[in-house]
Amino acid sequence: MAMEDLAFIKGFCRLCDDGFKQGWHERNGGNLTYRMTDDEVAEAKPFFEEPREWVKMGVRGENLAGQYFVSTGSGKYMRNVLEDPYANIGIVEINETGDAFHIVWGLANGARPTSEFESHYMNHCVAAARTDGADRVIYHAHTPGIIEMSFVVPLGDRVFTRILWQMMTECVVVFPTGVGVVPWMVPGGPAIAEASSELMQTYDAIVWAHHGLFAAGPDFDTTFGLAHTVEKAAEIYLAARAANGGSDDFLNKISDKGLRDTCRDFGIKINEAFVD
Ligand code: 2HA
Ligand code: ZN
Repeated sequence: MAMEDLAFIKGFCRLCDDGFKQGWHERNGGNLTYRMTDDEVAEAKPFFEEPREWVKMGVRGENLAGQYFVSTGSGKYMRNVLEDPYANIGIVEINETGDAFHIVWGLANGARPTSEFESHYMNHCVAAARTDGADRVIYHAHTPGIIEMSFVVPLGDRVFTRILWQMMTECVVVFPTGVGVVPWMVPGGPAIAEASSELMQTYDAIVWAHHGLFAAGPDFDTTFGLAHTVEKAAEIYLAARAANGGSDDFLNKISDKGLRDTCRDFGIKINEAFVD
């Protein structure tokens, strides 16, 4: 038995590989973090190493102080994670005040957690608080359809959400609160962390204009499935628009009544602000 044999590490690595195979992770693009359960911490502890130095974060989140996270490494390639987890991902412990971390496993040869770790941590804090602790995964991917959409669609939550809901019947079931949209910002900094965590109070999926998608969820399947669904809807929109001579004034579409009826039959609460 080794760290790499534990189910949550396998699930983490599989998601990285799935995302790479989708074409969402050129070079070192994208990142993933996962908040471990107490049971997972207990089974992983025998493999922990001498902790490295504490690293202060620019953010503080007290509700997840003392928790453990798996994180992809800064500058590491999603393409390589499955082949060599120890070099490309690691486990960090958050300190008791929720404003620093240290590495307890992996990230070999002095590697660091993802450059977006502060964004991830802040958003974990918000998502966990909103879902009573259910949310454990934050995933960032360079999804081309969503990036393309951000060039041709106004950068607003309502307009993006409505387009995506209308592209595929089950979208409204997968993300009934919709998607948030962050305008273009410098990656890896406190501003994008702040803007995303603001939207994370409401949405599970956030569009980073000209950059990609930022998604939260309770487990790897749900979170990857959310990103996959949002991205597929974006690709359908772009293809339908191209097939329609560049216009999104489509001959046929799903009505607002259709969106409402779907949610009613699935027993889901739609975001009322986004339907007429
Ligand atoms: O390269 O995707 O947003 C990692 C990133 C930063
Ligand atoms: Zn990125």
